[in-house]
Amino acid sequence: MISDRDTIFALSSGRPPAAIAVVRISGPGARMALEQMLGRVPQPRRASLARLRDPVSGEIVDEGLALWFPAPNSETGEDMAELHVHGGRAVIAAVLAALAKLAGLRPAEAGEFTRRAFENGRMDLTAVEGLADLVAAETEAQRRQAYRHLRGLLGERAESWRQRLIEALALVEAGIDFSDEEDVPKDMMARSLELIRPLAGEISKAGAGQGERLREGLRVAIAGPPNAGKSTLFNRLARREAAIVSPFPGTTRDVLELHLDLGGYPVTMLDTAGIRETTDPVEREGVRRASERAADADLVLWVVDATQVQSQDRPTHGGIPSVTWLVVNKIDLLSDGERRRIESKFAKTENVNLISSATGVGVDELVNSVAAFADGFFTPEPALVTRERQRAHLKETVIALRDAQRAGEEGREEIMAEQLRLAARALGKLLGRVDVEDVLDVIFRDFCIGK
Ligand SMILES: Nc1nc2c(ncn2[C@@H]2O[C@H](COP(=O)(O)OP(=O)(O)OP(=O)(O)O)[C@@H](O)[C@H]2O)c(=O)[nH]1
Ligand SMILES: [Mg+2]
Repeated sequence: MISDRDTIFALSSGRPPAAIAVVRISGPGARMALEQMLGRVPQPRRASLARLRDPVSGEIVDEGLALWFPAPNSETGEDMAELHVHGGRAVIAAVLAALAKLAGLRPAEAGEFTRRAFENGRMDLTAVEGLADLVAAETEAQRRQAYRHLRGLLGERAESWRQRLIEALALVEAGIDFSDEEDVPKDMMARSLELIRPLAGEISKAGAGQGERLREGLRVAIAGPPNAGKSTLFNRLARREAAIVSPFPGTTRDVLELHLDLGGYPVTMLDTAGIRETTDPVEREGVRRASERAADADLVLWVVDATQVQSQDRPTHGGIPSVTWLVVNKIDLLSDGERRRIESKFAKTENVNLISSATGVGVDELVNSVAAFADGFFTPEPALVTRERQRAHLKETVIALRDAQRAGEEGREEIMAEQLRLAARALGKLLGRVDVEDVLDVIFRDFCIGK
């Protein structure tokens, strides 16, 4: 632990005014700060009622709770103190100003508390990423995933892989040391190979999954022929006039995005231009974008006009891997007979939705179906990997491991040892143990001050 560093403080709770504000202090001067402002240090980890005084004027600033967390059993691993004061702007300003008067204390930078926790070995980098995601989580599924990372879902697995790799490496190195003896090296290599054989498969399996997608959300594109009512549906989902609606075909040109929380899952809805042949260059660009985004989506809602359903009941965005559902819109324009005819026409087809974007009939059912789709899309298995950075290091590990295995099978123990070292190093990078200075700034930059 580093003891000659600054002591930092910050407001860690949300935007004032609020009932309570939490100010945190971390570093070697935290004890002195309590002595100066309270006249005493509370019992460790016990909330105690205290009057807070300005250290220079002696004036009482506020009355609140104070907590003392001596190192190393604190979040940052340093001496820490928490002051719970009244959450008014002037109170907070006065408390922060009082702290700034103390020698060695300064306001914290964004993410600095967490960075200290990481540097003092209280969290590995995957847990730091989990914490960042937890603070940013907007839906229940995101919260659950982030919390698992914070609690070591990936970090603990990676650490155990790293231990196994180091064990395998030790065996190979021992084999090299004993290379004069007849059977020892062969035996060591065989044992080492046995250790690493299942690892590559295990790690690459962990690298697959929907974790990053859960951070980004499910992409649903509303597409179809012009004038079918796509933008009207989009606006109904947005509960506002987000897109321009008009009786003229070819109204929407750009792709519009809307972020929804459906059953705890983040969903990005896209409104796109009506797809048709056209000579207008701007509309043609819109059609190109629409086809591209539909192709890229996880689910396409192909909207058609109920009064023209015969000619248009097939998606025409061609050669696309995404799942497409037919949405028959404007059913308010149909007579009961016509409606029954359409219902029976699609009775055997899965995922056909009869709706009216104008009146809202059938829209709730459609939304529920999309939520159910999202639920199935995001695997029920907790996602181990949630970031490209994590996936890249796992991939690096697997490549090195496979090379190590090949070298081992060919009896080239020096190369095997080198590849095992590379694999262990890649896992070390994942955990933030080696070579991470450059990624640290990127990761901590996303944090707020006081975290
Ligand atoms: N009666 C009725 N009219 C609708 C319904 N949905 C949309 N409309 C009308 O159909 C016309 C076209 O609607 P839009 O939402 O602009 O259609 P769009 O598919 O986005 O059209 P483009 O952007 O040109 O591709 C407008 O006049 C809407 O008011 C509906 O459910 N019932
Ligand atoms: Mg439109």
